[in-house]
Amino acid sequence: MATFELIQGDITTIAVDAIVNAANSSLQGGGGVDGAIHRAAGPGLLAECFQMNGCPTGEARLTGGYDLPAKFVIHAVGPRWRGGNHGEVGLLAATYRSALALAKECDVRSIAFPAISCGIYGYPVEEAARVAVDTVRKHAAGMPELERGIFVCFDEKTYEAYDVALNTAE
Ligand code: AR6
Repeated sequence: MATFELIQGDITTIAVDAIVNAANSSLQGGGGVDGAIHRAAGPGLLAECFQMNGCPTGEARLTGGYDLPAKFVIHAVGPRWRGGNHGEVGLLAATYRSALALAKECDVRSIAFPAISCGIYGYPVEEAARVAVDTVRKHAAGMPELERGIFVCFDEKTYEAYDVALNTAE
């Protein structure tokens, strides 16, 4: 049974088997955590991403970690927030499930997640935190090899929202 931790910091510095990237469907890099991961991983990561044919919203793709302390990067494409009536909850949950399905295939024992969709994509942080925590907890229950899940929040507001979600979810 995995334990879950919450930290405030930079996901690119975390030594785990896999870190998750909040990517866009081109998989060709971008701003936010995506930009930070590509900068820290070095050009090999972008070269590997160039070989892929993008990734639809709600899905994920696996690459190596290159110069990162993490062995793998799982590039997961969350939804843009469009008011809440465009399937955002289902798509965000699917994004976390897709990331965990890849982690399971690679026997990942430790994984770190950023707050997918909570930056440039504009998802309200409290709601996104609830979806993230509930989905990851439920899915991780079927992953006996997973020992450690870390939610990495960049700023105080996001950290507080995850703290509430982790302490109130079932
Ligand atoms: N470590 C951990 N979290 C971070 C870091 C970091 N180094 N940097 C930012 N965050 P965002 P999205 C937080 O915008 O909303 C990109 O251009 C950030 O504060 O990175 O899913 C992609 O290419 C926020 O809480 O991702 C896409 O085009 C969270 O990570 C688009 O942005 C997610 O913010 C995806 O937007």
